Amino acid sequence: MTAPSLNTTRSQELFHAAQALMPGGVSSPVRAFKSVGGQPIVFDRVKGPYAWDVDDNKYIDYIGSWGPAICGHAHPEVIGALQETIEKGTSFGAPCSLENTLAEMVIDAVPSVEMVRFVNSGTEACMAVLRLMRAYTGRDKVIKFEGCYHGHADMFLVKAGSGVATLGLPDSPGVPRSTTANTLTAPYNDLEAVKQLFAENPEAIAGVILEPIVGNAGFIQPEPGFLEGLRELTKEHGALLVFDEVMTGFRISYGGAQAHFGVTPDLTTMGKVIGGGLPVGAYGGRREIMEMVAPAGPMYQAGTLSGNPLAMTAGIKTLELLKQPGSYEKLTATTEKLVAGIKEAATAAGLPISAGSVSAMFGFFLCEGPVRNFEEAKATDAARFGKLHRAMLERGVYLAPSAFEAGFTSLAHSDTDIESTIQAFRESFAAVA
Ligand code: KE4
Repeated sequence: MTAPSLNTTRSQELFHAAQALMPGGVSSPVRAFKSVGGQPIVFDRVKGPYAWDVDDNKYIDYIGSWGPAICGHAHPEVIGALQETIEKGTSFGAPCSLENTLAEMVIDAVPSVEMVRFVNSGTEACMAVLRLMRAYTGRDKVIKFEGCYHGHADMFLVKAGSGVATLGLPDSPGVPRSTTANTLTAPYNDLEAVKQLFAENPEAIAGVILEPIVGNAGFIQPEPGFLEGLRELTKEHGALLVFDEVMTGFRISYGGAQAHFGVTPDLTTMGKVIGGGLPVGAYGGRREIMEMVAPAGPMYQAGTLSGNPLAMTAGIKTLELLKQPGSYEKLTATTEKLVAGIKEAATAAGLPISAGSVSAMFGFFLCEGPVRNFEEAKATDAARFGKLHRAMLERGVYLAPSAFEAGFTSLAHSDTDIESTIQAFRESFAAVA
């Protein structure tokens, strides 16, 4: 079945104008569709599992603003709570009770978190947690994994995932060697490589930071024993274990990936879901470590809009909705049905596929698989993925515009939405086979 041609006249006009105003015409690189070709779709509005572009085309959205929209876009209870809060102002720059409320919810939910600091993005959270790792241990080196993305702070732009991988950037100009000299990397799922780094850098490694489930090199799950092995190795070497749960936090379970896998890190970064679509980030962990953060301790970190009442309100309401009984069972059932359909559709078209999901996070690679690390992810057929992305867009399904991202479902995606999506995959895989 050939796809109806998509009228994107207004999107093209707006994107053309945007390119003269903002680098690449976007506020974040992955949105530019560079790796999938074609022009980005300019959104007009979102609601539940749907997005409409400025030409009034409707899409079933599997990005959900890259994670925050886990209860569905513009959830009426989130909007209602924001309308109430906004009457009292948008930003105080002073303590407010809403920070206490969200902090209590995060501490109550996330096993590693005894104390938390709010910031304004996942990047800020990861920057601060790196400084804290170094402040607490007095050591400078840190281990990250190839393909993991921890925001765009200098010291993390080494073999990073997400937009860095999408654009094939060899790391980034403007990052001095001196900054990344202390960033050591290892292949994901490779405990031996981490052991080797500890052996080569005795007493010098502050800690290990990773995505407990990778969503920035495509979707890559930890192999059994990997997370547990890192927990033991870091303890053995007096180093800290840090889970970057900016993407997995409150998505994999109410306690995040750490609760799902039963491995408790020393520190955790969060973002996305805990802001319910408003700018937010957070880092938290053991009290004795967090009490090093100013003004309780000497490690400095600050932010004008940190803990602002609007982000706190959207976060509180989002977590309240997620905490309701059955939420994660529903998210898991929806996502597993989708992934089963994707696999069946690809196989029917004679295409190799490696697909998986955990709760409301999923992904697939157009290759035999399994994909255990970034090198293997890069072997996937990214060119064919670009054609697939376009074919799905023409059939009203909005997937991440990169083979190096994950997919996100929400409580708002219905069985009908999933069935329509699977049908679109059937037609699109046939079209690109
Ligand atoms: P932000 O600074 O974008 O809020 O968070 C950075 C970050 C940190 N850690 C993890 C695990 C993340 O996934 C992210 C951001 N994720 C990307 C999507 N892969 C955000 C999308 C974008 O860059 O536009």
